[in-house]
Amino acid sequence: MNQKMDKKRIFRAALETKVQRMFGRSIRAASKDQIYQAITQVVSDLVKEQRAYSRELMGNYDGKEVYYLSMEFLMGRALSNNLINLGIEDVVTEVCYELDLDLEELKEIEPDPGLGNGGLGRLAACFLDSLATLGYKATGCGIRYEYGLFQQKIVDGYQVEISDPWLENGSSWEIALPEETEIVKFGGFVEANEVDGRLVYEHKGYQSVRAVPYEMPILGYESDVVNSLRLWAARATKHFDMSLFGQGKYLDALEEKELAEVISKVLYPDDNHPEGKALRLKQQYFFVSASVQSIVRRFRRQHGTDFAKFPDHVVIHINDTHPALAIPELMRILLDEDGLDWDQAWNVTKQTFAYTNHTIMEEALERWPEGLFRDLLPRLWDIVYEINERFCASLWERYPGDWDRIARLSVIAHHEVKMAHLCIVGSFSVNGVARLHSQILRDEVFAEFADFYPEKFTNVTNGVTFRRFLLKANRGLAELITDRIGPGWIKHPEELANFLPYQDDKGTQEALAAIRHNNKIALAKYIADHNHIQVDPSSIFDVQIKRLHEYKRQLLNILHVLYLYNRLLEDPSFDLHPRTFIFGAKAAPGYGMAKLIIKLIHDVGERINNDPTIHGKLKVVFLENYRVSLAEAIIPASDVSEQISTAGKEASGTGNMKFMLNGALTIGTLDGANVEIAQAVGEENIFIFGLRAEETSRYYGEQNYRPYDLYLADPYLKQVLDQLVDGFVNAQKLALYQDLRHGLLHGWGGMADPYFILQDFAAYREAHEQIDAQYRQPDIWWKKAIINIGHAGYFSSDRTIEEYSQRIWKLR
Ligand code: 26Q
Repeated sequence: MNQKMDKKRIFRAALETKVQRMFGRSIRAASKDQIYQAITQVVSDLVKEQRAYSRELMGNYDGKEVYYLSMEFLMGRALSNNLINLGIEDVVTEVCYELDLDLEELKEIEPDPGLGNGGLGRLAACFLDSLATLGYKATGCGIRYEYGLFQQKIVDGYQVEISDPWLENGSSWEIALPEETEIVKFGGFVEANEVDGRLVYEHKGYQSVRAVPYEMPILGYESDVVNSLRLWAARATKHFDMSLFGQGKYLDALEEKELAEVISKVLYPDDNHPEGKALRLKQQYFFVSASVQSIVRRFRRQHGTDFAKFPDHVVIHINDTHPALAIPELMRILLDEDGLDWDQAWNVTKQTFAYTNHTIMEEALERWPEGLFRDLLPRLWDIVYEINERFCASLWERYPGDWDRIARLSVIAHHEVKMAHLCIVGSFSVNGVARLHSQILRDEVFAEFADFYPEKFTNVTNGVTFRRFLLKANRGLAELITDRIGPGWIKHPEELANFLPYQDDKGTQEALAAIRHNNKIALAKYIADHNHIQVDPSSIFDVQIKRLHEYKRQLLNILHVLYLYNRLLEDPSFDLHPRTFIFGAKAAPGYGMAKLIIKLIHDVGERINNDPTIHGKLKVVFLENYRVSLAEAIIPASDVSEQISTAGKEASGTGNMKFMLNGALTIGTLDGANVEIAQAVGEENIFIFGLRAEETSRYYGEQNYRPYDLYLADPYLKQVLDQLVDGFVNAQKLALYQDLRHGLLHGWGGMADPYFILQDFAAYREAHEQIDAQYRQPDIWWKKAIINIGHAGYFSSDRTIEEYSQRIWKLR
């Protein structure tokens, strides 16, 4: 108690001093924004002290370190997380209270660093949290984008993109390390010279860019280990020279500077859809080259040049194929800078890398045109070429004469570099992110690789951090769980199973229902403020929040909403428990169909929300600018979690886990991690519907799927599809959804309705009827909610990280 009083006194004094020093004012005279800045500074000072302390402790650490390379880290806000991890949350809350400051309101001022698109980037962030919490030495390596993922505004139902200058007012969490700058070289040509009887390669005529690292300290929960997220910023090599002004070269210099710095300017906003642009390839090589150079530099400092030991100290993880160039880059450094011969270098390299695949969709697999690759990265091209020559030779030994197979497996084919193939050849481990996904990789997408390298293929099912998505996001529920089973679950997620015995306990059920209701009231207020729509907190909050993608089937959801509306119109006594359908989704700016579906959600919502005849039984809400902080507000207020991707398409999903952890019930297909969630909770505690993955792939194979027949056979389905174009959904623009409808019924040359929306419609409708029936029986509903929470332990990223650490990275 006394200790806490001391901490409060110290924090308060530090805050007062900080406000004075930063703004020359007392706390009472300072603005909210200034107070926020000052609190952030004080907390960031503490974080840095903790980091210094950790570095002291770890100073002589000689074990293995994992480097997690990712183009995306979707970190979300840091203030609250750091308060929790420093263990001073209640101290700061109380100090604020005494000073008449609203801490929750101040926290909202922090911009969300949106350095990622969706699942892949958020997974990287959850992994950093778990690595630090579990005490593993790890460094995240990525790009310090000046602009994160665009901010979404909705204008007249259409998505409009606004830039996201998250660094505009600086970031208090990062530490610039200009003395650790690396040089990255682009373009030019390679000269081979014979020196002392061996070939030495020299890269000439290149352009160089400086890579300057900025580190964000990553604290764990009740952990002494502080790790770093190392983000590289691109800077011109020459400080542009004012003295050139008179010589007319000033503008040239300025242009050169801009050209260099554009590399880390902006995150590509495409999720699960590779854009084959030169700038994207530059971004990839830029951060990968800087990261690998700095990793090798560190190794040399600690261990000299005994590179045979490199894999005992370094493991580099490749988050999807985006950082794949790290493989030939390590080869380049070992060959050209450290003078290893090919076999030595290759031995080190193939023991160093592990690769995770995050997508099954053929069109999402990265390939780069040979010409672009060669011009931009001439030395790496040579190395990739040689890697492939030797790989093809080894294939020939195993499959003599089987040219077709060798062509299919080749890293370079049809003048393209296949990045996934490079990753598989250059890594000792290849994994998918859910059991079904890994099985599809092994048996279908990469079956021939699995035949050649059976030992490389494995599965590690994704997970999410419980600190952010339960402890922080849903304080009420966290307290209820801790009250029943103690706080052990926060670090030992499997202890959530101790909550299962409360499934029939009336008190626990009612407490859970009350917590949910409060969270719904808070979300309803947010909706009233932002959307000017009144929603009823005792309606079922049915939520689909994720990137907008056809395979995720937001279209199925909104067509079903339209169906429910028709039922209410047709039969005023149609017995529907009031429902609020909530959507949040960004569409890639170039993805026309995704943007049209956003417009459709708005048009359907507009019609339903303004129809007094249905007495508010149905509401549709689209929450603008979906992002991590909004997810933290929505998930705890959700009754139903929509996880309805076409089976076989969603590698894992991680939102599904966050909802389950917060006691929402899932309506979903047997896709991605839903399969494992269903198995964990039992089929009576989840609403599974629709085609299975084997069935969708059979349909794709046989091409005998006829959605038009379904349309003719089901009057309800026919009605909603016709309403898209007869003025019911949008009376002003009859043509707007014409193409969308045509694609569902007839296709465009290819297959009609390739995501099986019509096929799954009836089953989806029935699953929703089950939800309606069961929600009306609170003892059943809340029991299921508790069962979901009790089985969520497996879906903690702590479990995921333990698997990577033991089975793949071989960390201590
Ligand atoms: C690639 C090249 C050029 C431009 C963009 C891209 C690009 C960017 C982002 C390609 C893919 C992504 C993101 C993929 C992604 O988020 N995948 C998701 O990963 C999650 C974590 O494993 C899974 O849970 C999801 O199922 C999967 O969709």
